[in-house]
Amino acid sequence: MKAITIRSIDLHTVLLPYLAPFETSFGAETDKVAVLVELTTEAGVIGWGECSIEFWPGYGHETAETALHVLREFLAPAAVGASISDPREFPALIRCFRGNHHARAGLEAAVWDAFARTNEMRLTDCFAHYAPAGHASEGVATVGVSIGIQPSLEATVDVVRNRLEQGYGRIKLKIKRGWDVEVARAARAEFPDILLMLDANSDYAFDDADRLAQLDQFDLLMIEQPLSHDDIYAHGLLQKRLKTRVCLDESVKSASDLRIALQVGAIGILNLKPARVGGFSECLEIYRVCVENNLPLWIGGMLETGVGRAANVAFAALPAVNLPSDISATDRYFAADISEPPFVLGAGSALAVPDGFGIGVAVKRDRLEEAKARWIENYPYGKR
Ligand code: OSB
Ligand code: MG
Repeated sequence: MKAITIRSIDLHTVLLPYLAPFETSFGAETDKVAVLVELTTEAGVIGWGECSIEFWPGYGHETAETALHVLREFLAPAAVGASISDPREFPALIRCFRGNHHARAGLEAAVWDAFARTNEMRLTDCFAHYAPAGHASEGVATVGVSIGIQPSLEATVDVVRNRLEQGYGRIKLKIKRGWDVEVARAARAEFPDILLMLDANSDYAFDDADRLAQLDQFDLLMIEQPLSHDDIYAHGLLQKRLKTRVCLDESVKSASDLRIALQVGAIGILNLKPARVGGFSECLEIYRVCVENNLPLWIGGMLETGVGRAANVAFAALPAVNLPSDISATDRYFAADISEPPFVLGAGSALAVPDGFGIGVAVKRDRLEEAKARWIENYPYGKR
Protein backbone atom coordinates (compact mmCIF):
# COMPACT_ATOMS: atom_id res chain seq x y z
CA MET A 1 0.00 0.00 0.00
CA LYS A 2 1.15 3.54 -0.81
CA ALA A 3 1.55 5.82 2.21
CA ILE A 4 -0.04 9.27 2.49
CA THR A 5 1.38 12.41 4.09
CA ILE A 6 -1.20 14.85 5.42
CA ARG A 7 -0.60 18.36 4.06
CA SER A 8 -3.67 20.22 5.31
CA ILE A 9 -7.07 19.81 6.92
CA ASP A 10 -10.07 22.08 6.30
CA LEU A 11 -13.23 21.94 8.38
CA HIS A 12 -16.71 22.77 7.09
CA THR A 13 -19.74 23.08 9.37
CA VAL A 14 -22.94 22.57 7.41
CA LEU A 15 -26.68 22.74 8.02
CA LEU A 16 -28.78 20.78 5.56
CA PRO A 17 -32.59 20.77 5.82
CA TYR A 18 -34.30 17.39 6.23
CA LEU A 19 -37.34 16.62 4.09
CA ALA A 20 -39.25 16.03 7.34
CA PRO A 21 -38.34 16.56 11.02
CA PHE A 22 -36.90 13.55 12.88
CA GLU A 23 -38.18 12.97 16.42
CA THR A 24 -36.58 10.68 19.01
CA SER A 25 -37.00 10.28 22.77
CA PHE A 26 -34.81 13.36 23.22
CA GLY A 27 -36.58 15.75 20.85
CA ALA A 28 -37.14 16.77 17.22
CA GLU A 29 -34.63 18.02 14.64
CA THR A 30 -35.39 19.76 11.35
CA ASP A 31 -31.86 19.96 9.91
CA LYS A 32 -28.74 17.86 9.66
CA VAL A 33 -25.76 19.50 11.35
CA ALA A 34 -22.37 18.07 10.40
CA VAL A 35 -18.72 18.96 10.53
CA LEU A 36 -17.13 17.78 7.29
CA VAL A 37 -13.39 17.16 7.23
CA GLU A 38 -11.49 17.83 4.01
CA LEU A 39 -7.99 16.37 4.11
CA THR A 40 -5.38 17.09 1.42
CA THR A 41 -2.28 14.93 1.04
CA GLU A 42 1.16 16.06 -0.12
CA ALA A 43 0.36 14.33 -3.44
CA GLY A 44 -2.76 16.51 -3.79
CA VAL A 45 -5.32 13.74 -3.10
CA ILE A 46 -8.40 14.94 -1.20
CA GLY A 47 -10.17 12.76 1.34
CA TRP A 48 -13.51 13.53 3.00
CA GLY A 49 -14.89 12.52 6.37
CA GLU A 50 -18.01 13.43 8.33
CA CYS A 51 -18.39 13.95 12.06
CA SER A 52 -21.81 12.40 12.59
CA ILE A 53 -23.10 14.76 15.19
CA GLU A 54 -26.08 16.76 16.38
CA PHE A 55 -26.35 20.37 17.53
CA TRP A 56 -27.19 19.27 21.08
CA PRO A 57 -25.64 16.74 23.44
CA GLY A 58 -28.65 14.42 23.13
CA TYR A 59 -27.36 11.17 21.63
CA GLY A 60 -23.78 11.62 22.80
CA HIS A 61 -22.11 14.34 24.85
CA GLU A 62 -20.57 16.05 21.82
CA THR A 63 -22.12 18.77 19.68
CA ALA A 64 -21.20 20.23 16.30
CA GLU A 65 -19.41 23.04 18.12
CA THR A 66 -17.41 20.84 20.50
CA ALA A 67 -16.35 18.72 17.51
CA LEU A 68 -15.25 21.82 15.62
CA HIS A 69 -13.32 23.11 18.62
CA VAL A 70 -11.55 19.81 19.35
CA LEU A 71 -10.72 19.22 15.69
CA ARG A 72 -9.46 22.72 15.04
CA GLU A 73 -7.41 23.18 18.21
CA PHE A 74 -6.12 19.67 18.88
CA LEU A 75 -6.80 16.81 16.47
CA ALA A 76 -6.06 18.48 13.13
CA PRO A 77 -2.77 20.10 14.30
CA ALA A 78 -1.61 16.69 15.60
CA ALA A 79 -2.39 15.06 12.25
CA VAL A 80 -0.90 17.59 9.82
CA GLY A 81 2.53 16.49 8.59
CA ALA A 82 2.03 12.84 9.57
CA SER A 83 2.81 10.02 7.13
CA ILE A 84 0.53 7.00 7.28
CA SER A 85 1.21 3.66 5.61
CA ASP A 86 -1.66 1.84 7.35
CA PRO A 87 -4.78 3.80 8.39
CA ARG A 88 -4.97 1.76 11.58
CA GLU A 89 -1.86 3.68 12.72
CA PHE A 90 -3.84 6.90 12.73
CA PRO A 91 -5.53 6.62 16.17
CA ALA A 92 -2.07 6.51 17.84
CA LEU A 93 -1.36 10.02 16.51
CA ILE A 94 -4.26 11.49 18.48
CA ARG A 95 -4.19 9.10 21.46
CA CYS A 96 -2.96 11.91 23.73
CA PHE A 97 -6.46 13.42 23.52
CA ARG A 98 -9.30 11.61 25.23
CA GLY A 99 -12.95 11.09 24.36
CA ASN A 100 -14.56 13.17 21.61
CA HIS A 101 -15.20 10.07 19.53
CA HIS A 102 -17.46 11.74 16.98
CA ALA A 103 -14.83 14.41 16.29
CA ARG A 104 -11.97 11.92 15.92
CA ALA A 105 -14.10 9.57 13.79
CA GLY A 106 -14.70 12.36 11.24
CA LEU A 107 -10.99 13.01 10.91
CA GLU A 108 -10.11 9.32 10.73
CA ALA A 109 -12.76 8.85 8.02
CA ALA A 110 -11.02 11.51 5.91
CA VAL A 111 -7.72 9.64 6.38
CA TRP A 112 -9.32 6.37 5.21
CA ASP A 113 -10.86 8.06 2.16
CA ALA A 114 -7.57 9.75 1.16
CA PHE A 115 -5.70 6.47 1.74
CA ALA A 116 -8.13 4.42 -0.38
CA ARG A 117 -8.10 7.04 -3.17
CA THR A 118 -4.29 7.16 -3.14
CA ASN A 119 -4.23 3.39 -3.53
CA GLU A 120 -6.93 3.53 -6.22
CA MET A 121 -9.29 1.33 -4.24
CA ARG A 122 -12.89 1.57 -3.18
CA LEU A 123 -13.05 2.29 0.54
CA THR A 124 -15.07 -0.90 1.00
CA ASP A 125 -12.19 -2.97 -0.45
CA CYS A 126 -9.73 -1.09 1.73
CA PHE A 127 -11.78 -2.04 4.83
CA ALA A 128 -11.93 -5.64 3.60
CA HIS A 129 -8.13 -5.63 3.23
CA TYR A 130 -7.83 -5.07 7.00
CA ALA A 131 -10.76 -7.35 7.94
CA PRO A 132 -10.23 -11.04 8.86
CA ALA A 133 -9.07 -13.27 5.99
CA GLY A 134 -11.85 -14.18 3.57
CA HIS A 135 -14.06 -11.19 4.45
CA ALA A 136 -14.28 -9.61 0.98
CA SER A 137 -16.74 -6.76 0.43
CA GLU A 138 -20.13 -7.82 -0.92
CA GLY A 139 -20.41 -4.51 -2.80
CA VAL A 140 -23.92 -3.89 -1.45
CA ALA A 141 -25.35 -3.09 1.98
CA THR A 142 -28.72 -4.47 3.06
CA VAL A 143 -30.58 -1.68 4.81
CA GLY A 144 -33.72 -0.73 6.68
CA VAL A 145 -35.31 2.54 7.72
CA SER A 146 -35.53 4.30 11.08
CA ILE A 147 -38.86 6.05 11.65
CA GLY A 148 -39.09 8.89 14.16
CA ILE A 149 -41.87 9.36 16.70
CA GLN A 150 -45.06 10.34 14.86
CA PRO A 151 -48.00 12.45 16.06
CA SER A 152 -50.40 9.46 16.22
CA LEU A 153 -50.66 5.68 15.82
CA GLU A 154 -52.46 6.19 12.49
CA ALA A 155 -49.64 8.40 11.25
CA THR A 156 -47.12 5.77 12.36
CA VAL A 157 -48.89 3.01 10.44
CA ASP A 158 -49.10 5.27 7.36
CA VAL A 159 -45.37 6.03 7.44
CA VAL A 160 -44.55 2.34 7.85
CA ARG A 161 -46.78 1.44 4.89
CA ASN A 162 -45.15 4.12 2.80
CA ARG A 163 -41.63 2.88 3.61
CA LEU A 164 -42.59 -0.74 2.90
CA GLU A 165 -43.98 0.36 -0.47
CA GLN A 166 -40.69 2.09 -1.21
CA GLY A 167 -38.97 -1.26 -0.70
CA TYR A 168 -37.52 -1.10 2.82
CA GLY A 169 -37.32 -4.62 4.22
CA ARG A 170 -36.79 -3.74 7.88
CA ILE A 171 -38.64 -1.14 9.93
CA LYS A 172 -37.33 0.50 13.10
CA LEU A 173 -39.69 2.60 15.18
CA LYS A 174 -38.49 5.08 17.77
CA ILE A 175 -40.21 4.69 21.13
CA LYS A 176 -40.16 6.48 24.48
CA ARG A 177 -41.93 6.11 27.82
CA GLY A 178 -45.67 6.45 27.13
CA TRP A 179 -45.17 5.66 23.43
CA ASP A 180 -44.26 1.99 23.23
CA VAL A 181 -46.60 -1.01 23.60
CA GLU A 182 -49.42 0.63 21.63
CA VAL A 183 -47.06 1.63 18.85
CA ALA A 184 -45.69 -1.89 18.51
CA ARG A 185 -49.21 -3.34 18.67
CA ALA A 186 -50.51 -0.99 15.95
CA ALA A 187 -47.61 -1.71 13.60
CA ARG A 188 -47.68 -5.48 14.20
CA ALA A 189 -51.48 -5.70 13.78
CA GLU A 190 -51.26 -4.02 10.38
CA PHE A 191 -48.06 -5.77 9.19
CA PRO A 192 -47.89 -9.23 10.79
CA ASP A 193 -44.84 -10.49 8.86
CA ILE A 194 -42.38 -7.61 8.57
CA LEU A 195 -38.97 -7.36 10.23
CA LEU A 196 -39.86 -4.92 12.99
CA MET A 197 -37.71 -3.45 15.77
CA LEU A 198 -37.83 -0.62 18.31
CA ASP A 199 -35.24 1.92 19.49
CA ALA A 200 -35.72 3.64 22.86
CA ASN A 201 -32.55 5.77 22.89
CA SER A 202 -32.04 5.12 26.62
CA ASP A 203 -35.43 6.43 27.76
CA TYR A 204 -36.17 3.61 30.25
CA ALA A 205 -34.87 2.47 33.62
CA PHE A 206 -34.53 -1.11 34.86
CA ASP A 207 -37.69 -0.49 36.93
CA ASP A 208 -39.58 -0.45 33.62
CA ALA A 209 -38.68 -4.12 32.97
CA ASP A 210 -42.31 -5.31 33.30
CA ARG A 211 -43.45 -2.75 30.76
CA LEU A 212 -40.64 -3.66 28.36
CA ALA A 213 -41.44 -7.37 28.76
CA GLN A 214 -44.89 -6.67 27.30
CA LEU A 215 -43.08 -5.99 24.01
CA ASP A 216 -42.11 -9.68 23.83
CA GLN A 217 -45.55 -10.49 22.35
CA PHE A 218 -44.81 -8.60 19.10
CA ASP A 219 -42.08 -10.84 17.68
CA LEU A 220 -39.57 -8.01 17.42
CA LEU A 221 -36.22 -8.45 15.71
CA MET A 222 -34.67 -6.62 18.67
CA ILE A 223 -35.09 -3.76 21.10
CA GLU A 224 -32.33 -1.18 20.80
CA GLN A 225 -30.78 0.64 23.77
CA PRO A 226 -33.73 0.58 26.17
CA LEU A 227 -31.73 1.66 29.26
CA SER A 228 -29.21 4.30 30.22
CA HIS A 229 -26.41 5.10 27.78
CA ASP A 230 -23.83 4.41 30.49
CA ASP A 231 -25.25 1.26 32.06
CA ILE A 232 -24.15 -1.95 30.35
CA TYR A 233 -24.76 -3.95 33.54
CA ALA A 234 -28.46 -3.01 33.74
CA HIS A 235 -28.94 -4.19 30.16
CA GLY A 236 -27.60 -7.58 31.30
CA LEU A 237 -30.22 -7.72 34.05
CA LEU A 238 -32.92 -6.65 31.61
CA GLN A 239 -31.95 -9.23 28.97
CA LYS A 240 -32.65 -11.97 31.54
CA ARG A 241 -36.22 -10.64 31.80
CA LEU A 242 -36.88 -10.36 28.04
CA LYS A 243 -37.29 -12.85 25.24
CA THR A 244 -36.63 -10.08 22.71
CA ARG A 245 -32.94 -9.64 22.01
CA VAL A 246 -31.31 -6.50 23.41
CA CYS A 247 -29.31 -4.49 20.87
CA LEU A 248 -26.83 -1.98 22.24
CA ASP A 249 -26.18 1.34 20.54
CA GLU A 250 -25.17 4.21 22.89
CA SER A 251 -23.56 1.91 25.50
CA VAL A 252 -20.85 0.41 23.30
CA LYS A 253 -18.16 3.04 22.71
CA SER A 254 -15.22 0.66 22.14
CA ALA A 255 -14.24 -2.96 21.58
CA SER A 256 -13.60 -3.14 25.33
CA ASP A 257 -17.20 -2.08 26.10
CA LEU A 258 -18.39 -4.77 23.71
CA ARG A 259 -16.34 -7.45 25.49
CA ILE A 260 -17.83 -6.36 28.81
CA ALA A 261 -21.36 -6.40 27.37
CA LEU A 262 -20.79 -9.94 26.05
CA GLN A 263 -19.39 -11.03 29.41
CA VAL A 264 -22.43 -9.83 31.38
CA GLY A 265 -25.02 -11.01 28.83
CA ALA A 266 -26.11 -7.46 28.04
CA ILE A 267 -26.06 -7.78 24.26
CA GLY A 268 -27.70 -10.01 21.64
CA ILE A 269 -27.05 -7.76 18.65
CA LEU A 270 -24.74 -4.78 18.05
CA ASN A 271 -25.59 -1.50 16.36
CA LEU A 272 -22.11 -0.29 15.34
CA LYS A 273 -21.81 3.42 14.63
CA PRO A 274 -18.35 4.46 13.44
CA ALA A 275 -18.74 7.90 15.05
CA ARG A 276 -19.68 6.52 18.45
CA VAL A 277 -16.62 4.27 18.70
CA GLY A 278 -14.18 6.91 17.43
CA GLY A 279 -13.52 5.72 13.89
CA PHE A 280 -13.11 2.88 11.44
CA SER A 281 -9.99 1.38 13.03
CA GLU A 282 -11.98 0.70 16.19
CA CYS A 283 -14.84 -0.54 13.95
CA LEU A 284 -12.50 -3.16 12.48
CA GLU A 285 -11.51 -4.29 15.96
CA ILE A 286 -15.18 -4.51 16.97
CA TYR A 287 -15.96 -6.34 13.73
CA ARG A 288 -13.38 -8.97 14.72
CA VAL A 289 -14.94 -9.36 18.19
CA CYS A 290 -18.37 -9.85 16.57
CA VAL A 291 -16.98 -12.51 14.22
CA GLU A 292 -15.23 -14.33 17.09
CA ASN A 293 -18.41 -14.33 19.19
CA ASN A 294 -20.94 -14.90 16.38
CA LEU A 295 -22.64 -11.68 17.43
CA PRO A 296 -25.14 -10.33 14.87
CA LEU A 297 -24.05 -6.92 13.66
CA TRP A 298 -25.42 -3.97 11.69
CA ILE A 299 -24.29 -0.43 11.02
CA GLY A 300 -26.21 2.42 12.62
CA GLY A 301 -26.68 5.90 11.22
CA MET A 302 -27.16 9.46 12.39
CA LEU A 303 -28.94 10.84 9.33
CA GLU A 304 -25.56 11.57 7.72
CA THR A 305 -24.92 13.63 4.62
CA GLY A 306 -23.70 11.70 1.57
CA VAL A 307 -20.11 11.85 2.83
CA GLY A 308 -20.81 9.94 6.04
CA ARG A 309 -23.42 7.75 4.37
CA ALA A 310 -20.95 6.59 1.70
CA ALA A 311 -18.37 5.53 4.31
CA ASN A 312 -21.02 3.72 6.35
CA VAL A 313 -22.28 1.88 3.24
CA ALA A 314 -18.67 0.86 2.49
CA PHE A 315 -18.35 -0.70 5.95
CA ALA A 316 -21.86 -2.20 5.93
CA ALA A 317 -20.95 -4.14 2.76
CA LEU A 318 -18.57 -6.34 4.78
CA PRO A 319 -19.96 -9.88 5.10
CA ALA A 320 -20.26 -10.13 8.91
CA VAL A 321 -22.59 -7.11 8.89
CA ASN A 322 -25.45 -9.57 8.74
CA LEU A 323 -28.57 -7.63 9.73
CA PRO A 324 -30.07 -4.65 7.84
CA SER A 325 -28.24 -1.40 8.59
CA ASP A 326 -29.78 1.99 9.43
CA ILE A 327 -28.55 3.56 6.21
CA SER A 328 -31.47 4.60 4.05
CA ALA A 329 -31.51 6.08 0.55
CA THR A 330 -30.68 9.78 0.11
CA ASP A 331 -34.32 10.65 -0.69
CA ARG A 332 -35.37 9.51 2.79
CA TYR A 333 -33.42 12.48 4.22
CA PHE A 334 -32.66 15.31 1.79
CA ALA A 335 -34.01 17.04 -1.32
CA ALA A 336 -30.43 17.85 -2.37
CA ASP A 337 -27.47 16.23 -0.63
CA ILE A 338 -23.98 17.67 -0.40
CA SER A 339 -22.52 14.93 -2.63
CA GLU A 340 -23.31 13.09 -5.85
CA PRO A 341 -24.44 10.56 -6.88
CA PRO A 342 -27.28 9.95 -4.41
CA PHE A 343 -27.84 6.54 -2.80
CA VAL A 344 -30.89 4.85 -4.31
CA LEU A 345 -32.72 1.88 -2.78
CA GLY A 346 -32.32 -1.20 -4.96
CA ALA A 347 -33.79 -4.69 -5.04
CA GLY A 348 -33.63 -6.63 -1.78
CA SER A 349 -33.71 -3.42 0.31
CA ALA A 350 -30.07 -2.74 -0.54
CA LEU A 351 -27.77 0.17 -1.36
CA ALA A 352 -24.96 -0.43 -3.82
CA VAL A 353 -21.42 0.67 -3.01
CA PRO A 354 -20.49 3.32 -5.63
CA ASP A 355 -17.84 2.34 -8.20
CA GLY A 356 -15.37 5.18 -7.63
CA PHE A 357 -12.25 5.13 -5.46
CA GLY A 358 -12.50 6.01 -1.76
CA ILE A 359 -16.02 6.77 -0.60
CA GLY A 360 -17.06 6.91 -4.26
CA VAL A 361 -19.10 10.11 -4.06
CA ALA A 362 -18.02 13.67 -4.95
CA VAL A 363 -18.71 16.71 -2.77
CA LYS A 364 -20.48 19.45 -4.75
CA ARG A 365 -18.75 22.72 -3.89
CA ASP A 366 -21.82 24.89 -4.59
CA ARG A 367 -24.00 22.81 -2.26
CA LEU A 368 -21.25 22.78 0.36
CA GLU A 369 -21.05 26.58 0.29
CA GLU A 370 -24.84 26.86 0.47
CA ALA A 371 -25.00 24.53 3.49
CA LYS A 372 -22.15 26.39 5.22
CA ALA A 373 -23.99 29.68 4.69
CA ARG A 374 -27.15 28.10 6.09
CA TRP A 375 -25.27 27.15 9.28
CA ILE A 376 -24.03 30.71 9.74
CA GLU A 377 -27.44 32.27 8.98
CA ASN A 378 -29.23 30.02 11.46
CA TYR A 379 -26.65 30.31 14.21
CA PRO A 380 -27.23 29.52 17.05
CA TYR A 381 -29.20 26.64 15.55
CA GLY A 382 -31.89 25.14 17.76
CA LYS A 383 -31.84 28.00 20.28
CA ARG A 384 -34.07 30.33 18.27
O1 OSB B 1 -30.32 5.93 17.89
O2 OSB B 1 -29.93 5.09 16.01
C1 OSB B 1 -30.14 6.08 16.69
C2 OSB B 1 -30.39 9.20 14.48
C3 OSB B 1 -29.77 10.13 15.29
C4 OSB B 1 -29.31 9.74 16.52
C5 OSB B 1 -29.48 8.43 16.96
C6 OSB B 1 -30.09 7.48 16.15
C7 OSB B 1 -30.57 7.89 14.90
C8 OSB B 1 -31.29 7.00 13.98
C9 OSB B 1 -31.26 7.37 12.52
O3 OSB B 1 -31.96 6.07 14.34
C10 OSB B 1 -30.81 6.29 11.59
C11 OSB B 1 -30.53 6.86 10.21
O4 OSB B 1 -29.45 7.47 10.00
O5 OSB B 1 -31.38 6.72 9.34
MG1 MG C 1 -30.15 3.90 18.35
